[in-house]
Amino acid sequence: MTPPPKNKKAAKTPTVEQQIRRRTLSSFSVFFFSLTIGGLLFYKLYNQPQSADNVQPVLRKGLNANERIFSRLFSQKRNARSFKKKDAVAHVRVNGGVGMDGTLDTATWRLRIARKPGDTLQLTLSELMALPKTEVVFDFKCVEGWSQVTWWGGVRFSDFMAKYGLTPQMAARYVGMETPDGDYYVGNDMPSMLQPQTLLCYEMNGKPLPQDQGAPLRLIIPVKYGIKHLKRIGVIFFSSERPKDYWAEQGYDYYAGL
Ligand SMILES: Nc1nc2c(c(=O)[nH]1)N[C@H]1C(S)=C(S)[C@@H](COP(=O)(O)O)O[C@H]1N2
Ligand SMILES: [Mo]
Repeated sequence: MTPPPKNKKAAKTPTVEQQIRRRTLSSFSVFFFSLTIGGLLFYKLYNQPQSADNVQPVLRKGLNANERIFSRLFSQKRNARSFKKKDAVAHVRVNGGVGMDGTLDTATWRLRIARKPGDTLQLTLSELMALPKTEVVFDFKCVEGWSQVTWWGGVRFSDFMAKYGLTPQMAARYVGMETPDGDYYVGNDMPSMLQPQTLLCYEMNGKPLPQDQGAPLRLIIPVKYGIKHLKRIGVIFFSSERPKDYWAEQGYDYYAGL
């Protein structure tokens, strides 16, 4: 049996003109309604008192939430995976030679630590080597896409800070580093610098650090990509603002975390 044709409904179907009129009307209502709500919201945001750092409170709330999430993530996977010394490659790739012109004379070299403006501590390599030595074997990752398991030795940055009474400086948000000629420079956040695998490094594969790998002293910071592991450290300073950063200036992520 075929059902009877639905004549009633067909009769009620509006004409094409009516349909168009209705749709136009409802589109306009939605448009004006959205415009009003948007306007009201904008007015409300615009007239909100600004916070101390000049950021709208709603935005500030979002930023604070981001920071909480990321710092929690950071503390969870704080340690870079470590490997055994036998897993480390014998021939470590050399990459990047900015700020490394000529041969550096370790005997006359000094690590300069700008404690405060006009107060710079100068240390020899022997003084640094007198501090407790820590070794780390980890997967060194470069943003160019290669990685290799490498073995490094030196003094933990956190040990160095404690031994030299740099506890007030630990309150700074950032640590800046530069090569002696100032041609290569990086900034790292203090939590990553104080992470227990971060080294002021003077040894590789159990031997003195080679020239092209940053002798006499380089940074090893396993929670970051290679760009942050400054070779041939000349100066270290502390700052509440992001220190200038060679690769960040070229558009790479400033944090460069792993
Ligand atoms: N002074 C200086 N340090 C530097 C660089 C550089 O060009 N100059 N390149 C960085 C980059 S991109 C990487 S991947 C690592 C490479 O370290 P390696 O040569 O010991 O493998 O050093 C980092 N430190
Ligand atoms: Mo790199």
